[in-house]
Amino acid sequence: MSESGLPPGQRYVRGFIVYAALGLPEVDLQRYRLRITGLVERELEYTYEKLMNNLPKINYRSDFHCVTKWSVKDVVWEGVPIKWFAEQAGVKADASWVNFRCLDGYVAPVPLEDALSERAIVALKINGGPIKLENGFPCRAFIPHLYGWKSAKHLSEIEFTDRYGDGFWEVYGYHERGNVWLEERFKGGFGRHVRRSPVVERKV
Ligand SMILES: Nc1nc2c(c(=O)[nH]1)N[C@H]1C(S)=C(S)[C@@H](COP(=O)(O)O)O[C@H]1N2
Ligand SMILES: [Mo]
Repeated sequence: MSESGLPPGQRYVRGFIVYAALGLPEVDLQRYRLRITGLVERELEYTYEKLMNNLPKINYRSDFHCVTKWSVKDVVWEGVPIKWFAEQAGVKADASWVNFRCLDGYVAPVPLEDALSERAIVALKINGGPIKLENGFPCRAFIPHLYGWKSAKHLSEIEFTDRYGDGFWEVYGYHERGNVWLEERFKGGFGRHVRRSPVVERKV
């Protein structure tokens, strides 16, 4: 599993191809909050102003990979580590999944381990500027080693839970985790070399 260069099956395109499966939401920044909920000691919420100006941020350069096989090279990401929110809220020991919930109703589940990985962030800037509406304003989740559908745009809630549930794309068979290096595009196969055999249910 190489973690540099292009993940298997991907090719570079010039820039982001905008996906808004549920349409672009209207964002009222006066009312907007990012909420931290679920299996936590204390639920928290943050205004956009607070997210932008008062929280610890990291930045790094990383490619972006959509499961439909396009990748964008060398995007500069800046945001607050999800791990930081988890520590502030006090995530309970039985949490094992995170649901990213969005203003447009989009949901993406991610394993807790991936969501708390070092470079997993609530991204507030792309290439040095605030995130444009079509790219997920006010903020979006970003986890470099997961496919783009886990990069939930217009993020409004990070929910910690002990149960997996399908989100917007997982319902259609997309993978629970979506690791780009393991080519976890669809459920039931780790990598492109693994074929799922038809499930045969036997009644006893
Ligand atoms: N809220 C929301 N987030 C979303 C999506 C969406 O339709 N709605 N599409 C996902 C998919 S499949 C991809 S590849 C990326 C695309 O990001 P972009 O629109 O900034 O290119 O956003 C992801 N996050
Ligand atoms: Mo995607």
